[in-house]
Amino acid sequence: MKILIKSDFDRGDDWRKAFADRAPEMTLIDWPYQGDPAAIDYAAVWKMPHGELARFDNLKAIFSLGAGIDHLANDLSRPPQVPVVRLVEPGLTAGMTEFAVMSVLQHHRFMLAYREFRRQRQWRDILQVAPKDRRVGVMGLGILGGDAIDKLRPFGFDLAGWTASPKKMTGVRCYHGDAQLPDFLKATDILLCLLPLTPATRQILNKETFALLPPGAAVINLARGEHLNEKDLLAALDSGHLSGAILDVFEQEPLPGDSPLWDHPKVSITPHIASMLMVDTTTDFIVENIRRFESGGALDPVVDFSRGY
Ligand code: OXD
Repeated sequence: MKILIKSDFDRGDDWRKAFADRAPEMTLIDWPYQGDPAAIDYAAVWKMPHGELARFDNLKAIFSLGAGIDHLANDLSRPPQVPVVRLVEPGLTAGMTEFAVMSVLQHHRFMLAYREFRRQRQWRDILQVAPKDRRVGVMGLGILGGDAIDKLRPFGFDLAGWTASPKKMTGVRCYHGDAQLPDFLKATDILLCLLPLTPATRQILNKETFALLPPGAAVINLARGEHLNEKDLLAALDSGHLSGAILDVFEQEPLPGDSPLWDHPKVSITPHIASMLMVDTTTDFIVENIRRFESGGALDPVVDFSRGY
């Protein structure tokens, strides 16, 4: 059985070892591949050039080598009959949760402000806020958002979540849909975006949504750059309405050298590294899915492109 692989980093040897250890019956084929396209059974890809997947006539499934599937949704030539499996693996989830918790704590403990005080050689303090008085609102309560909330719980924050469709989580004020978005925003001091990118969530963080957040609120975007209008964010930071933003994803990546975000004292920037998949656990996930499917079971979770995730 042949699996075409295109991943984000040059980890070819790690992938080959992980598959050889677990599933000697599966042969990994690196992309770009010049051999017979009909010989490929499965593809495991991250940001494949559009049009490439359409060459493989006998594909049984496509695995996204990342939590997001927008790179596949945007490829209009992707064979529509081939199921796409969204990556759910504990390494990627744990990495995102680490970054999410660290970012919430950075805002909670005013670390962006202290970074600026230090730059100005100012010995200054800000009154600490009790976690119960800090309202943390998570947009998106899927695998990533749900795990982040669970790990934020022990700190004692006042937790809320917003999702497209109704969802319940113990100890979390849950809001859903466009109608409840304003109430969610009005009661959020630290906003963490972990939404999937869909037509409905594109640019959801914009001047109207920022205006609904309480003065001094802070933003974290670890999902997709397209969720956030950077110009509106800069205006809300410069007016003093928002106190800071921690951004791992951007409208254009790499972030252009002349972006005003780079030098902004209220912005923290990382180069889309909040979480990276782990080769071992990703291989477990793909091998389990293929074995189950080959013996008559179902792939899981299969993306519903009408929903966008
Ligand atoms: C992902 C990403 O979707 O890295 O996994 O952005």
